[in-house]
Amino acid sequence: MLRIAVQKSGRLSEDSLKLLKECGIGVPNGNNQLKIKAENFDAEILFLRDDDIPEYVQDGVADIGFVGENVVLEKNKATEIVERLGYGKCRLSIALPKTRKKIELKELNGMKIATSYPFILNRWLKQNKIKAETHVISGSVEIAPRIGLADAICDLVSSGSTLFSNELYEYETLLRSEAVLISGKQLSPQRKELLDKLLFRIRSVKKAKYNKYVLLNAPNKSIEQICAYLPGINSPTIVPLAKKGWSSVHSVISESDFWNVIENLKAAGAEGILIIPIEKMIE
Ligand code: PRT
Ligand code: ZN
Repeated sequence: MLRIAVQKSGRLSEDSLKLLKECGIGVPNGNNQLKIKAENFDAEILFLRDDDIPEYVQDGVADIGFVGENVVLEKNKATEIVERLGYGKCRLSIALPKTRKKIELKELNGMKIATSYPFILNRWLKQNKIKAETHVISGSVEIAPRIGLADAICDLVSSGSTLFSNELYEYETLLRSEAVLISGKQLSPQRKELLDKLLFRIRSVKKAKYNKYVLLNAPNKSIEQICAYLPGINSPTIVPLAKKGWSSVHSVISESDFWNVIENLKAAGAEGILIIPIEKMIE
């Protein structure tokens, strides 16, 4: 049985359970128990505080875990990142009061920086040869400068609105983070096999999210030009329509190319363009 650690209640809980569900792994009753047997997969879900997940995975209490990369790097345990998951995106940044604009890096020397990430911060300070004092606090880091507890902070930022409302600004980004899947280094062959099965499913789900299925009608004279814009998995599928001189073209395009491709297709004479989400993509 594969023991999977998931954050009990927090920002990563819902997306992690959703991803498991998209991989065909059901978690009955959600996270209101500590440990639960998964449906349709030989796995058990352990609900833990995110800070504890790297250590539990290192020690083999859990085999794998869904956790923020920021936590993995801060805890610095013997685990490995086996997949990046694309949700829970944030930055770990040094922020300064708005009154201290345009300062040089060396002016951080002698400052007191409040953080919940002392390991990552101290490593960065050392790399940049800055001698600052780190003040470790576990929550509400952003109010530290206002109450005179610190000159600066080093904390997670996503939209930036917490910094804004505390009259701080993002000065320097130390790390860009997202949710990752970590694994212990000593999985048994059976558990490794289950992990490989799960990774295959996660990758199929991720690929599907980054791609869209496109269906369109095109005059035959434009087909060649249209196909040039549509790589497809191998090549687009072309089916003649009842309407003489027209065909239906089916293909897959990636999210990042999406709007450019659509504009080109329209300019080339494509009509009735349908964009359809893809549920899974198995290659
Ligand atoms: O109880 P437990 O210990 O499990 O949870 P927690 O309170 O320690 O963590 P939680 O649930 O807040 O966050 C879990 C993970 O979500 C983090 O480790 C990150 O990987 C990821 N994540 C993504 C974030 C944010 N975005 C985020 N914005 N974690 C925290 N924040 C906080 C940040 O600390 C700051 O207070 O949100 C505030 C800033 O947000 P913005 O949008 O105002 O910039
Ligand atoms: Zn935590």
